[in-house]
Amino acid sequence: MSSPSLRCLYALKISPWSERARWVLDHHRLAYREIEHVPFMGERRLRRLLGNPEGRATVPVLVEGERVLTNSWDIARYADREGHGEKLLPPELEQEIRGWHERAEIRMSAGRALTVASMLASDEALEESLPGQVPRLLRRLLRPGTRFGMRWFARKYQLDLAGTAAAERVLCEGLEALRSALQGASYVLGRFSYADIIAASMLQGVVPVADRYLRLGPGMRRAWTKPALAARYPELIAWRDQLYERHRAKPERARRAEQLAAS
Ligand SMILES: N[C@@H](CCC(=O)N[C@@H](CS)C(=O)NCC(=O)O)C(=O)O
Repeated sequence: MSSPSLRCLYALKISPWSERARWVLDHHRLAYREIEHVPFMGERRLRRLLGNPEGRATVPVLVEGERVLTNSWDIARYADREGHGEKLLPPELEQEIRGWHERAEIRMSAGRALTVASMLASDEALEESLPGQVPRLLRRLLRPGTRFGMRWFARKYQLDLAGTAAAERVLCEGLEALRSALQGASYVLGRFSYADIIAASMLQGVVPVADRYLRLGPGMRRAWTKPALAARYPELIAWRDQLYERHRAKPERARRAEQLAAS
């Protein structure tokens, strides 16, 4: 195995796709350095990193030496191969989990339109969306540029910001499917697997997970919350919160565990 210190995860802090990648790496106690990707401003760097592909460039991206993994699914498979934790993609479930991944892609893309529309309507959320090191006063001054960047992001993903009712229907299909799969059970497929991580990531766009797992400003939290959906699927949010309690090792703890294992 190559040195863990060489692993770099390019990630968008608040993105549920990036959270999936962090989760699988932490679960498997694989150390990594996280490099923050900022949409619009970071586009050129990201495209260069990916060798200027024809299509859309997205994060998470995991780089380890010469290896560049360009989506959350490949990162999950990599972590399962290289890691030390219980398998998240056991061979007998992999095909079924892949189905969850593909359907979640459609539903979460619909959810993205709802969240971006809410963010564009909130000065507070726009200001909070800038990287942590940007001073408060500057955030306000930069607001028009941030709004421009958010519109650019909506075009990049071809989001229909006016058709939010249709987007909500698509997201609801995913929530109904999860409800049917769980029916009071702890796990989507009978044991903890990557299907649970995918499902939990879909719920980020309904009610974001607690701040101790992923810190969000109040404006961002409001923009990411869909009160009507939260009221319709409270048991899914409670399920997700429990899943985090049980299975989301604190990254610091996981990193320390790997350092100890290596020493
Ligand atoms: N299929 C990809 C989708 C990843 C994705 O959609 N990433 C978005 C999350 S919002 C992204 O990179 N956004 C940042 C950008 O486009 O600059 C995966 O599973 O990794």
